[in-house]
Amino acid sequence: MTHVREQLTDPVEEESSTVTTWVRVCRIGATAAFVWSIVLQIIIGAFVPPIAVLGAIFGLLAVFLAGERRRLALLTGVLALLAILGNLSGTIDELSHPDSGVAFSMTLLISLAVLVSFIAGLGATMRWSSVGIRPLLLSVGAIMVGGVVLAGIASSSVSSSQPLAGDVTVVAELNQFEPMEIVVSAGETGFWLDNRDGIRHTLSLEGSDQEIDAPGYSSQRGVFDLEPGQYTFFCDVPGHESMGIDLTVEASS
Ligand SMILES: [Cu+2]
Repeated sequence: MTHVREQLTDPVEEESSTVTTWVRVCRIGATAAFVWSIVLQIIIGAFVPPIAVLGAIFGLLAVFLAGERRRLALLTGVLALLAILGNLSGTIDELSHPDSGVAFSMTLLISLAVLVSFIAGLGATMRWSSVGIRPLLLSVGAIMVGGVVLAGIASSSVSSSQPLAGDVTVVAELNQFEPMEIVVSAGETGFWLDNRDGIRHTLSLEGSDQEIDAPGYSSQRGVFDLEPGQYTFFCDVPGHESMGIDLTVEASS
């Protein structure tokens, strides 16, 4: 009799422990995403609303999973998905520029943590076998290490340039340009973009393809050929729409 009962209960217990394992992996991923979102903002040195919102959602997800509030966890998971889709352009931009080493590595870590929590969430929902967990964590770990190494190599190969006499200096710090108004004479003018943030910034001239691209913690020089008129400099990194400079180009006498 006992033998039959064991045969009946075993698969059920096995299935519920598989679900528990997936839920645990999901919770670890969500917690990691929450922690990295805070670390990333500390590194950037600024409160970045989209990253903060994403971090808060994953923090909540981790709390709901720990408290076994499945419905709330599911709801938070959907919110997280929406937040990620909303952030996608910024994430892809950051991931396509490994030369901003720290920002790239942090973005990669957050993305992988998010990915793990989603796959694990799916695993728990679809009751996948827990056999897949080890290869999942191993491949994520490998991508993480590979990405950080790549970022280290790419960022160490970035060389900063020095300003030349007569260059206009523009400082990018805490996602702001300084100064916010510049007046120059028409013709070729050298600009020196001093990026003091860990993330990439560009000095892009509106209505033209002239720009200076400065990876995190680097300074880059560029020459702009300017006709008289009113222009705007902006930063073309997604989410940096608040960065702007009014440029007045006067006719040279
Ligand atoms: Cu920027």
